[in-house]
Amino acid sequence: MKKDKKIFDLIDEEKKRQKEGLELIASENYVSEDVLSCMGSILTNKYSEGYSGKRYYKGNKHIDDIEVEAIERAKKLFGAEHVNVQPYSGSPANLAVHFALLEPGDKTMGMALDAGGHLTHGFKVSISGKYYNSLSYGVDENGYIDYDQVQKLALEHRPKLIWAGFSAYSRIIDWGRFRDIADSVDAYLVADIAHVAGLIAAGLYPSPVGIADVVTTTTHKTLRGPRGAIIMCKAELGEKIDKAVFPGLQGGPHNHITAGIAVALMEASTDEFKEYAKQVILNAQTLSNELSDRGYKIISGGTDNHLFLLDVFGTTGISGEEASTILESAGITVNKNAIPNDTRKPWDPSGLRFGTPALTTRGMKESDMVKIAQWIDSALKNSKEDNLKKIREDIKEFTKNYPIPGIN
Ligand code: DSN
Repeated sequence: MKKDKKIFDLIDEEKKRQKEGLELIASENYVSEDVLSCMGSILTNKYSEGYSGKRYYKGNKHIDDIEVEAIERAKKLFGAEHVNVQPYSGSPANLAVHFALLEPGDKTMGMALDAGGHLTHGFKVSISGKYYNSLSYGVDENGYIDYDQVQKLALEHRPKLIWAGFSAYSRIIDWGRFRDIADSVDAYLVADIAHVAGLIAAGLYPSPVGIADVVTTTTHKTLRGPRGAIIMCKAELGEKIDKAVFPGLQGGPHNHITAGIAVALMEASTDEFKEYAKQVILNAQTLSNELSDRGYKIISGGTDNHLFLLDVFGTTGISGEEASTILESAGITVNKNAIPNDTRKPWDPSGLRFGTPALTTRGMKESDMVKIAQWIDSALKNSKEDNLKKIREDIKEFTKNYPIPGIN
């Protein structure tokens, strides 16, 4: 019996929500029991400011071994020259890269938020757009990155750093083309693979490692590890990156998370994980096709990865906020999302983002995606409480066959 009943009751409620619903947020996943064990372990008790063999505190013999193991596993899995596993999450990792490579006021260029980019790639309200002079590129009318526009903007503004990577883009990125653009203006190329790291690890999405100067990733999305991040870079930038993470930006690393990252990296190197990643993509393509067949407008017409964007306002007249609330009431969790050139505001945009990493971890396959598309369509067409309740109950029954690690 836990002493803090209030908090543990809330955790139980959250377990129930995860178990009985369909999780379609593209950046979420369910970690393995081994990863959960690391995160709930006594490693959280230890302070370890510094790096392996160069700590500011004693007693780090085992922590050093864990961190080195995580680094070696990341190097092997992604083919990286230098790896830092200490960033607390993706946003600090990206800020550390800016801090390492730029001076305040220098120019940084990234994909626009409504085109699928990320806040930390220079969006105006983020520190990356306030401390640095940022500009953004978009997508063409078909929803694909407009490389000619990226090249033109780069030549016109000569940024010192160019971000390639996304939060909501469903197509393959041509890392080589970005490399050429960066070289044409002598800029650093930084790839943010947070969303597709697991697909890259499985060899199902092209890797920017060895092409970009620096590659950042969170560890908790398709990679299916704990909430954390990794920075990979060319050997010559290693010292700058390490100094920017600590002491530049952070204090002691979260050792329980580092252990979880190490375990997740081992899991991601297995054949089982490759099968998983393949199914993630098949599921995303099936769900996107099923919704498209029912008349929903999918940005760029489909997906090459684990996610896609749906123009729900353009298709149904229901806004992103309203549509995501309706789906939540039906037991389906998604996030509202801006679509390219959105005329609506970020709080209530035109789109919904769907992703299949979490459902695939539960063991769902293409035939399940057909059912899920029917539920989504039914909820959006008839949002009366009795219909949403019926869907919610059907989903609760359906999910009984699909376990989540760590939830009975
Ligand atoms: N918030 C994450 C996502 O949902 O894509 C990115 O940081």
